[in-house]
Parts: sequence; C-alpha cells; structure tokens
Amino acid sequence: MEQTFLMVKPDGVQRGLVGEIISRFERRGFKLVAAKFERLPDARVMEHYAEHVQKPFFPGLKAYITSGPCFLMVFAGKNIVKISRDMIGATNPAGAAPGTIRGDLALEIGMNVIHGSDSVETAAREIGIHFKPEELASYTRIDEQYLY
Ligand code: FUP
Repeated sequence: MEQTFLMVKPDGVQRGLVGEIISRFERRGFKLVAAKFERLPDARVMEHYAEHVQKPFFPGLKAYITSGPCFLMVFAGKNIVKISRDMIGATNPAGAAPGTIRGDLALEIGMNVIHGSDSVETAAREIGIHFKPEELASYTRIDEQYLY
C-alpha cells in the first residue's frame, strides 16, 4: 500500500492540533503506521528541505521548524500521497480551500501547521530521512474490508 510522510509542525503542536489532524486522516480511512514526537535536529532539517536551503525564506523556515517539537507520522492507503495533499490544501493557507487542514486551521505560509510529501518518490525519501524501517508497523485495520 502507498505510504506518505506527514508532520504536524511546531505551531500545530503548540496549538493542540495533533489529535484533530491525526483524526482527519484516520477517519478518511488511512492507516497510521508510524509516529513520533521530536524536535528536529538542524542536520535533518537541511536534508528534509534540501531543495529550499538556498532560498531566501530558508532561515525563517529553519527557525520555525526547530522552534519546538514536531509530530512525525507515516500513513498508508490507496492514493494517499495525492489525497493527503488535497486534504492539506495549498502551501499558502491564505489561498487554501475551506475544508482542507490549512484552509480550516491556518492563516500564514510561514505557519502552515502541517507538512505532507508531494510525490510518491518524495514520500519514500522523506520516510527514509525520518524513520528507520523497523519503526514502521504492520497490522490490519479492522474496517479495511469496508474501505477497499
Ligand atoms: P509544501 O510542499 O506545501 O510544504 O510547500 P513547499 O515545499 O513549497 O515549501 C516548504 C515550506 O516552506 C512551506 F511549508 C512553507 C515554507 N515556505 C515559506 O515560508 N515561504 C515561501 O515562499 C515558500 C515556502
């Protein structure tokens, strides 16, 4: 089954949104296969955001993402990469559709609550950056027969 990397950013953790966000993905039918709570080390931030390291917004992004603990997750399910990106909404919450996580819970691009992988290839890369293979659980959701 396809997997993706999702992360509640420090603003989401500090606003008490972790449960709400997990709940949206669980209720949609996706399976939580890994989760942990940690403050990201600088080296991991550089690796995760390698494509943005030279951008003018990177120093602010790095300060924000390391300002407190993040809640890191791997979720699995059919077409999860595309569907989770749709559920998260536009990068800039000002333009994110109502009903999306950012469209319902955020206002600013610099505090956009959640990260989600943008392709299947990126998801594999990001899961590998943040989780060891043995941290991913294997189990059956009791409602799987009603989802697929
Ligand atoms: P996304 O895939 O939605 O996380 O968006 P990007 O990879 O384009 O950007 C990563 C993070 O950088 C965003 F979540 C917010 C931040 N960012 C800014 O702060 N300013 C920008 O102009 C672009 C991105």
